[in-house]
Amino acid sequence: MARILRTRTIAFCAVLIVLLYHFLPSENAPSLLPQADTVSRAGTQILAQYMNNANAIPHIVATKSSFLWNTVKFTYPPELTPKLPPPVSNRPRIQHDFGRESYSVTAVQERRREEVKRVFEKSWASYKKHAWMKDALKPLSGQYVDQFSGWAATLVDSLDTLWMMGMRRDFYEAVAAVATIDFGKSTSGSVNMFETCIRYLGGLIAAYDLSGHEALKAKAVEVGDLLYAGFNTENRMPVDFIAFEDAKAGGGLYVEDTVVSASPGTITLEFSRLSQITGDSKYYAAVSHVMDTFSENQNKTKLPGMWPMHVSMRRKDVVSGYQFTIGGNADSMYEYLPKAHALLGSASPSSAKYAIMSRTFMDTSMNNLFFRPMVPGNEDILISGNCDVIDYEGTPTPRLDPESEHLSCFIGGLFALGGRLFENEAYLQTGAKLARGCIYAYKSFPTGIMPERYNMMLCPDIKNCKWDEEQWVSERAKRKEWVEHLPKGFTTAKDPRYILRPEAIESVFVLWRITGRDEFREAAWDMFQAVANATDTPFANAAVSDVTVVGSQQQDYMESFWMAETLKYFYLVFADPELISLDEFVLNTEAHPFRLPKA
Ligand code: DMJ
Repeated sequence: MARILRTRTIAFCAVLIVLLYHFLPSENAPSLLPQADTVSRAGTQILAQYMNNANAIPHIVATKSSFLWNTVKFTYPPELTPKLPPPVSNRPRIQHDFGRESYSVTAVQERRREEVKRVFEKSWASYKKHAWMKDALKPLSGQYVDQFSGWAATLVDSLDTLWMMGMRRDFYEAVAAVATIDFGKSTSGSVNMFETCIRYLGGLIAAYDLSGHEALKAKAVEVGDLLYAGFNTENRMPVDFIAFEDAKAGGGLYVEDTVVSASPGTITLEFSRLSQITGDSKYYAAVSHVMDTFSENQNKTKLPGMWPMHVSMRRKDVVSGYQFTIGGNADSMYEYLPKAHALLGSASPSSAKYAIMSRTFMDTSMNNLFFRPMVPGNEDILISGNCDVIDYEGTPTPRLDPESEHLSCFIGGLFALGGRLFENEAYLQTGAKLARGCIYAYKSFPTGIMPERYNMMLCPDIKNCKWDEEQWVSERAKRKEWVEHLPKGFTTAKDPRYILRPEAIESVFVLWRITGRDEFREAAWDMFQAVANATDTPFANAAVSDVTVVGSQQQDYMESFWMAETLKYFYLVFADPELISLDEFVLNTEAHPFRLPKA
């Protein structure tokens, strides 16, 4: 007995010494969620307790920026109502019921998860070595570039991925660096509202939501107040670019005449969550008025239910344009409607609009934008196209253009999420077909990756579609220069690049979590191998010039979304499905998870 006790005491002390010596758990320490690792069971428990102990969180205090954005004297102060709605009391279940018994992290999935982590670690190590505190690493030259105001975009964008992958030492090292960022200075005179919101504010909020570290909250509030200064305009609509020094002076900013709809439409989640974590409704109120403008006009546009790609916040005109897409320029405006409903619920009048807006745009896009492509195997898949509404003898006539792009691939996941949120099977099935459309596009090209922008042949009848060789031959003849080397069914690859984008794996991830169908996890692995193979460089991963041919050149370009989104989604597909459960988090458009508050 005494021997057993002595052995246990020695083992316990050994673990404690290791912990104290390292101050922080090693990179191989498990996340708080069960993950296979090299640590013994007893060690895991102690480490988990250690990580749960507030004293173990390193004492990092945020340095105040050289300008305090909460001191701006607004010429046009935004309204402070409506107030933030109370937390949602009951939400429908989103994730498939994996069940602790039926789901097992098999050795195969574990190897895949580790392989994704290995690729991430390589990119992260190069960023640390060659581009630390810069916005992005250049993956061929090992140089760096500042394109998002010079506040270390990749560092902030990667925080939550570090956390999820259990890289706690790197995470806290990054937090210590983030705590010193000076949001009072910018490398550019005008600050991009959209990018700053989704990458910096989104990244900081998510890292705070996961770790609870106060330094992250302090920095999130600084960026939030910077962006809030973008609402200091005559009509209280946000600017697209914040004139940095003018914004500090508070005299009022000029709202641009025409902007892409994604810009004013992609603030709701970040501002609402910031209000939730600070208890200050001002952010929620400001953005709620912007979305009122969209809501009040949703059925007055040329394609009722959707908004044109270009809008004027200066004139509060969100109806006049004639081009409609859920792809680039508009994408995340639509993405944020079901997600705002998930975060805020419908109990209060100011948040009830999000469910209505969601269902309305989903019905309109199903009827006007999604098409079944004609493909040799007659697969029942959907692709999201574009729609122009042209006046034809006085009647506005929608015309579907079967052109799509990588950016549109997020829509499958969003429809699946909408299917669960609104308990609508048709949305879910449509989401699955859209996700399969993107998987199909990846599989079709010799590199295993789909191009940035392409066209496909349209099925004349969505229900009954058969491959027509004659039609293909005549299409091919019309567009000889595009089609010659393309897979059957693809009539252009207008932009043949792959720039490390996440949208296809994003939808595959969501479909896996919602349906539990193995086809999605298998597709994810094929996609990962193709992407890792084509983009690998001595430093990290780079954009590819042409995915329609094997061995194409790479470009010296790796945006922060590679580590923030693409690798995170790949990792989460192979991880325990409770890690960032969709019943606990809603992800912003940069894949940053925001905690869903519970009543
Ligand atoms: C990301 O910054 C975001 O996902 C955004 O919504 C769209 N573009 C990139 C990724 O492709």
